[in-house]
Amino acid sequence: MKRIFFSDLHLDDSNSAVFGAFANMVRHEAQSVDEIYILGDLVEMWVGDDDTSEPAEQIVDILREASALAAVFVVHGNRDFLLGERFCERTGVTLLEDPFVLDGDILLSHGDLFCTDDHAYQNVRKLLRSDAWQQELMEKSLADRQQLGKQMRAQSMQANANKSTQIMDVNAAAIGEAMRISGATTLIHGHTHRPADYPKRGTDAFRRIVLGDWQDCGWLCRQVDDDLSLECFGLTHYAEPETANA
Ligand SMILES: [Mn+2]
Repeated sequence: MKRIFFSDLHLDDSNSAVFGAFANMVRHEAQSVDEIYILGDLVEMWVGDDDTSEPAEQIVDILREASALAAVFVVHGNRDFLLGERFCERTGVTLLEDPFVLDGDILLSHGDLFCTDDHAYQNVRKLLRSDAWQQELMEKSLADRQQLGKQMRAQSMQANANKSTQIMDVNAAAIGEAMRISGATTLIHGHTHRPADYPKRGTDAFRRIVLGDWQDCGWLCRQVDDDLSLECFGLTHYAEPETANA
């Protein structure tokens, strides 16, 4: 079984290097892997499946092409929790619950669930994920939602600037509890932008792979049967070689 897992691309401008790296990587990997897992924050902001902006349309095209070759799964992040049914229909991707147990052994999550020390964030998360709030939001026009999204992003940046990095990191007890309930021995998550591969230590411990955010390089976790590895690659790594004009 060949799989890749990645998260936190925060796609925005379709002309950016990160956007190009995403398109090239997915097109390339979809030809050889069986399954692709996007563990949240694929985009900087998803304002609804009715978004017809250039980047939104391109993302739909890229994922539709990919899902014709490999099964593609998506977990909501805190930036793209409005990815919905219509998006799934158009792209052929499948939304997964967060957390999700894969093969009974690998727990997948965006990761923000585990940041339980950040009480303010968890309260906002609960509100934003509620059906009532989302329903009310989707009754607004696309332009209003875009405006609101920008406001919320600015507010979140301001709030985070005053928080310690420890508060914004995952809580060990919250993760331990999720691992115990799931029975998994490996956790793969993103969100914190602190890529790392923490090995299993002790008898009831687990391995934790933290995916990185895509900025100067791209990050993915690759599974080949029982082997998992965290990889980072240059943004032009998957780019097609330029044809010589000799
Ligand atoms: Mn996130």
